[in-house]
Amino acid sequence: MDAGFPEGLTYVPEFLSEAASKALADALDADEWDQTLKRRVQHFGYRYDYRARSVETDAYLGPLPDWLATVAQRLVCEGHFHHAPDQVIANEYWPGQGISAHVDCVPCFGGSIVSLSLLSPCEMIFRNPETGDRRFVMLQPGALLKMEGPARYQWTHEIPARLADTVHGERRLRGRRLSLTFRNVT
Ligand code: AKG
Repeated sequence: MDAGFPEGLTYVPEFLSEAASKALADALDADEWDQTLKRRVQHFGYRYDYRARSVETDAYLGPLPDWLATVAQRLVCEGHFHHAPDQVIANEYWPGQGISAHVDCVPCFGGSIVSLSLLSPCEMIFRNPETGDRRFVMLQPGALLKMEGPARYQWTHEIPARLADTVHGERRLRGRRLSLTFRNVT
């Protein structure tokens, strides 16, 4: 664990092979994207209302499809969850798109949140509103990011809406990025 990361943040590079990442991206693209937000999303297990910041009681969409249930089971086997996550959101980001600073809904979801990055890198920023501290994490394709404890509850996370990220002084243009965020509805 990088000592510079917020407490409770775990980053696992190459959690997914290129082939596994491509299979997940293809499965998402074979499914229907919801176009009602600025960026396209897909909901699995339960529908999460980003605007109301809630999981509606009638929002159950059925069990995760097999291709996601397999990943959810692996996350349990590798110790990232006690119970198989039952809710997944896929986000699609084109260059210039991001997600504003937030803490994942506390009454809606359990204490462990895992997101997997696909296709293209981007920077995620963590901010601690109490101390004003900031931490920067480059999310590489195939990587797993887990938030729990302070990283889940005390720090906000966001993806700045930009066309490129600067890594070690070098400007890197973004490409299309997909993410899969696994959670437990409480
Ligand atoms: C969310 O859906 O709440 C996220 O923070 C997504 C993070 C990501 O795209 O990696």
